[in-house]
Formats: sequence, structure tokens, C-alpha cells
Amino acid sequence: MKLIKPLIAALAMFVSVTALGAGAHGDGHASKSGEAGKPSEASRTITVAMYDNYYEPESIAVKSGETVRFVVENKGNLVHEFNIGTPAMHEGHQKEMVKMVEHGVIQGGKLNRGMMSMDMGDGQSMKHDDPNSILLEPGESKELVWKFSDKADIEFACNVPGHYQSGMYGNVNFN
Ligand SMILES: [Cu+2]
Repeated sequence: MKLIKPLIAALAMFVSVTALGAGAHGDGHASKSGEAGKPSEASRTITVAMYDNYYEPESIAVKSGETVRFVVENKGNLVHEFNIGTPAMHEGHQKEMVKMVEHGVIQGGKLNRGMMSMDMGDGQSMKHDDPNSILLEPGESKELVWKFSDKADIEFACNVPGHYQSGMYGNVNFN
């Protein structure tokens, strides 16, 4: 039974890290993060690489009202998300993504896309098709066009359980 102790230690660590992270940014501040942008209105392209567990670049600067085309590449070994939202939005989404892991939709480096359209029994599915977010397996790449309508407290973040807590988020600075 040599395996059990380290496993319990790892689990305990995960739980305490998760508890620490929850509410760290939860100021209840309900500002909007912008809206889906039109590709024809994008002023420029920003390439974002996702690793285990951080982004490159670590932060971005935009102008109020600017539309940006993001090319997001997963260069890590785990499933990662690129989600543009307020800290409160990320906190809410993290709870949904815990369910995706519990149901086996996300398994480390694998994304079970077939399961994402399944009804989870409560009329909800795990489609994960919000316009402010993309979820990628290792090696995948996808585009997202976003309009930063108004200056607000916005972060891009990965809400796969444990990733935000280990630092996988970056600031959107308005200039
Ligand atoms: Cu991640």
C-alpha cells in the first residue's frame, strides 16, 4: 500500500490550493468583459500560447472599444482554456468545469468532445460553446475574436480545475 500515502497527500494539497484560490478575486463586482467581435473589425492579431500552467504572453494591453483576433495554441500536455472574463465570471465558470472533470469530459490531456453535447440529466449539457472561451487539447489551435467594449476588470484565464489557482491567468490592461 505504498501508493496510498502520496495520493492522499496530493489530494489534500489540491483541496487546500482550491480553497485558497476561491474568493481570492471574488469581489462580487459584476462588470462586463465585452462581446463577441466581428473578424472584419479586428485591428490586430495576438497569438497566445498555453503551457502547463501558464500563458505567453502573461498579460495583454488593449484600447477600450478595440476588437482583437486571438490565435490560441495549446503547447502544453494538458487540456487548457482561454476565457476572457471578469474575476467573478471565472470563479463561476470554475464550478462548471469541476463538473466537466467529474463527468470525464476533461481527462488530463484529453477532451471528450462527444460527451460535451450529451444531456447531463438536468437539461444541461457541457457544450462549452460560449463566445468568450475556447477549450483545447494539447497541440490544438483555434481563433477567437473579441471586442473589449468598455474598460473593466478583465482577465484571460484557464478554468480547468486547479489551473487558475496555480497562476494560469493574465491581466487585460486598458491603455
Ligand atoms: Cu489550464
